[in-house]
Amino acid sequence: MWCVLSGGVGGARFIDGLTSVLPPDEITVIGNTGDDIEFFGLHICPDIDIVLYTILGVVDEEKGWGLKGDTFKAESMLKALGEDQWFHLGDGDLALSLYRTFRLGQGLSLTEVTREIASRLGAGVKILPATDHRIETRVITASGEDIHFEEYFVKRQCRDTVKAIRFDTPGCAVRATATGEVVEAIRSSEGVILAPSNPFVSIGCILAVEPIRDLLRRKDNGPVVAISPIVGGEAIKGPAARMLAELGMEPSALAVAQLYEDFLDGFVMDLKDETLKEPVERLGIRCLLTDTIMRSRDARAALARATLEFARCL
Ligand code: FO1
Repeated sequence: MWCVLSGGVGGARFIDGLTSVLPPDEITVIGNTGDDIEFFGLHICPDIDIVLYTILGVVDEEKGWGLKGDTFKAESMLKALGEDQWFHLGDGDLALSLYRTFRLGQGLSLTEVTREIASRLGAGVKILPATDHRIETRVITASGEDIHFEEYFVKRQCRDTVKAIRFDTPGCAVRATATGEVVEAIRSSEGVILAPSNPFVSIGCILAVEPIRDLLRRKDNGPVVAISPIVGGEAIKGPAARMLAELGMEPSALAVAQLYEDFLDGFVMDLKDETLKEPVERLGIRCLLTDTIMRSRDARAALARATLEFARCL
C-alpha cells in the first residue's frame, strides 16, 4: 500500500492518475483538513471532497472542485434571504456537507464519516483526514490581519501579501494529533508520496499534525518522495509561488525540496527545471525529471507511473 499526502486539485489529479497504475485498495490518501470551514452550521471539507469527487469522476474538471453539473438552488434561496455567499456550494456539495455534519453530530469522528461517505459513494481508495482534531490554516497578512485560508484564497482572491502561515486548533489547547489510522498507514506503507500540492498550506498543514513529520523522518521501510508543485518558478495552480516569494524564499522547485529536506528521499521535478537537479541532489535528495503538468488523464497516469517507478528504485 502507498500513502499519498494531498491537498486539493493538484493532489486529487495525481491520485486519480495513481488509480490507473495501482489497484485502488493499494492507495491510502492522507488529506488536508486545514481548509475545513463552517457555513450555516455545516462542516465543509474542501480538500477531502475534491479528492473524493475527482477519483469518482464526478468533479467539475474545469474548476477542479465541486460537482460536475451541480445546481445552485439553495444558494439562490440563501441570496434571496440576504445571505450573499462568497464560498459557493452547489446543491450536491451542500447535501454532502449536510450529511457529514449530521453524522458528526451523532458522534462519529471525521475519519468514520469520511470512510462511510467514500464507501457509500463507491470510492475504492481509502481517504483519511490527517487528524480528527480541528485544525485551521490561518494566513497572517502584511497588514497584520489573521484570516482563515479560504478567506484569503476565495473571498480575497489571494490579494493580500502573506507574512506568515499558522495552524490553529480552535477550542483546543493542545496540538492536533494524527489518528491511529494515519500513523499505521504511514508506518506500514511501501512508501509515501507528497502530491504536487501547496507546501505551506496543504502539505504544510498535514506535516504540522503530530507526529506526521517525525514519522516521515523515521520511515526506513520505504521511500518518501515529493512532486514539485512549482514548475519554472511558477505554481501549476494556486498561490504557492507567490507565497514562497512573500515568505522570503526563491519561488522555485529547489525551495520546495528545501522545505522537505529533513525527510525526503526523492524529488520529482518538471523537465523545465533541469538546472535545479544538481542543487537538489546536493541536499542528498535523488531527483527525477519528467513532465509534471497533468493536462489530461493520460498525463496524470504517466506522472503517477513515473513517480512510482522512481520511488521503487530508491
Ligand atoms: N474555490 C473557489 O475558488 N471558490 C469557491 O467558491 C469554492 C467553493 C468550494 C466548495 C467546495 C469545495 O470542496 C471546494 C471549493 N473551492 C472553491 C475550492 C477550495 O477553495 C480550494 O481549492 C481548496 O481549499 C484549496 O486546496
